[in-house]
Amino acid sequence: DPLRWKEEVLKKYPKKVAKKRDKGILVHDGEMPKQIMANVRSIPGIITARGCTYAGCKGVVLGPTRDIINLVHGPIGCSFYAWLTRRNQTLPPTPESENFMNYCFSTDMQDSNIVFGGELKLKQAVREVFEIFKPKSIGIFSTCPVGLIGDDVHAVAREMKEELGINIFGFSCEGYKGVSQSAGHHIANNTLMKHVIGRNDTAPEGKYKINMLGEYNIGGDAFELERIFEKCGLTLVSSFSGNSTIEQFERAHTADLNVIMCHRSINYVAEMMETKFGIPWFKVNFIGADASAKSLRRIAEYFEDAELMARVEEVIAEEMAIVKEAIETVYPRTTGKVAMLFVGGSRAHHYQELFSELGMSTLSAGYEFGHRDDYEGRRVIPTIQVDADSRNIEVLTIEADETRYRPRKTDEEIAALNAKGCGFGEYDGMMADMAKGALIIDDISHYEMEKLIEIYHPDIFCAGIKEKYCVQKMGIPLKQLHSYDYGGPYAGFEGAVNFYNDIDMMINTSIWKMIKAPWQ
Ligand code: ICS
Repeated sequence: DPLRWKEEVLKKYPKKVAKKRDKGILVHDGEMPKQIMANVRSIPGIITARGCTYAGCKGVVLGPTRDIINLVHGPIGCSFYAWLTRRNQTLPPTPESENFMNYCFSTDMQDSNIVFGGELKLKQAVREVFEIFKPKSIGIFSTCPVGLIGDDVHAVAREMKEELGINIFGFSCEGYKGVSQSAGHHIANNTLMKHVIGRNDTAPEGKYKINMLGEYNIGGDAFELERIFEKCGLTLVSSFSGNSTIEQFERAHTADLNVIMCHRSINYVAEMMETKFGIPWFKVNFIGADASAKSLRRIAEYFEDAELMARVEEVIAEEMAIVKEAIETVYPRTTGKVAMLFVGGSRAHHYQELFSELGMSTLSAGYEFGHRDDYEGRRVIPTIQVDADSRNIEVLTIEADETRYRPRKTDEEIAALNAKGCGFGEYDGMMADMAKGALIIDDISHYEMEKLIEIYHPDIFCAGIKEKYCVQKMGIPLKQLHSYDYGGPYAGFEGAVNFYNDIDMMINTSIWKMIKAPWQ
C-alpha cells in the first residue's frame, strides 16, 4: 500500500524534514489536479540525485553544440566532471569540420585567483583559445567561486568580443545560483536568446521547416530523429542542441514550427521565440514508437499539406512493421513487469511510454528537478509560487521583433489545429499519464529509494550512475536513463527496438537470482 509506504518513510525523518518531504511525495488518486511541491531546495544532509546550475547550463543546454568553445571559468574539477560524461554525441559533416566537443576548456582557477581575482586569467584564456582554435564563438561559464569573488564574466566577454571580433558571451550559471540544474537551463535559454538566436537571416531550403527543441543527442537519439525527419521530407533548421552548430541557433527563427521534446530544459526559448518571431510551438514525444508516430502526424497536420501527410503515413507504416516484429518477440517476457523511474526533468515521464509498449507498468516515478508544471501541466504555471531562489533567475522581457515578427498561423488556424489535437503551448505533465495508486516522488532521497526497492522489489529501476550499483547490489537491475549505460539510441522507431531488447535482456538475465538481496 503506497500510503503506508509513505507513512513509514516519513516516520523515520526528523519532524521538520518529514513535514517538507510530505509535500514532495504524492500517492496518485487518479484525480487531477493534485498539487506537488517541486523546484525547492533539497534538505541538507539528505542524499539528493540533483546536480548544479552550472551542470544545467554548460553541460546540458550548451554542451552538445560542437563548434562553440565552452570555456569554464573555475577550478579544474568542474570541467573534468562535465567532460562528455553525458554521452551527448555529435557528427561533424567532414573530419576537418570544427568540433570542440572532445576538448575540455578551463581557466583552472587557483587559490591566488580566488584571493586576487580571476578576470585577467580569464582574458588570457580567451585569447589563448582564440589563437589556437580560431572558433566562431566562445561561451564563458561561471562556476561557484566566480560569483563568490565577484569576477565579471560579462564584462570580460564584451571586452574580448570587441578585441577578437567573434561572438563571445558569458553565463552567470554559478553552481549555487538555483536549487538544481533547472536554473542553469533557464540561464542558458536567456543567453541564447540575447546573444545568438536571430543573428543570421538566411533560411535553409525546404518546404516544411522545423526546430527540434530539448533533444540533446544522448546515445545518438538525435541521429535517429534526423533520419526520420529526412525520410519524411521535413527540414530540421536547428536542434537545441543535440548534434548542433551555432549557425543553426543563429537562424532558428527562420523555421515555421518549434517542437519541444524536453519541456523542462527549453520551454523558455520556445515561448520567447513565439513572442519575438511568431513561431508557434507544441510538445512532442519521440520516446516510444507509438508516441513517435503520433508526434510525426501532428507535425504533418500543422503544415496542412496532403503530400506531407501521405509521406508521413508511409514512413510510419514502414517503420512500424519492424517495431511490431521486435515487440512481438519481447512482449511475452516483459509484460506484467514493474518499473520505477527517477530521472531529471523529462525522462521519468517520457520513458513510461516505452515501458507501456513493453506491457510494463510504472509503479513510481519522479523528477530530480522538474517544476510543478512538469508534474501537473502548464495550466498551473500562474499559481506557482515565486520564491527567493526562482527570483534569482532573470526573466527576460521579450517583444515582437520590429521587422521579423511573422505569425505563421492566424488565430483561427491555430484554433482549428488545436481542435484536431495539435495542442499549441500545452503540456499536461507526468501525472496525467499515471495510474491510480502510483507513487510520485519529487527529488527522491537515497533513503526513500532504498525503501522503495526493499518494499516493492520492482523488476527494473531507472536512475543514474550514482544510484546504479547500490540498487544492483540489492538484486534489482538499474537502467541508466541519463547516459543509457553506453547503449542507445532509444528515441524514434529504431530506438524503441533497441530499448525493447535492452530491457528484455536486463530484466530476464539470470544473474539477479544469484545475488542475495537484503530482504532474503
Ligand atoms: Fe531534459 Mo540527465 Fe535531458 Fe531530462 Fe535534462 Fe538532464 Fe538528460 Fe535528464 C535531462 S535536458 S542530462 S531530458 S538529456 S538536465 S538525462 S530534463 S537529468 S531527464
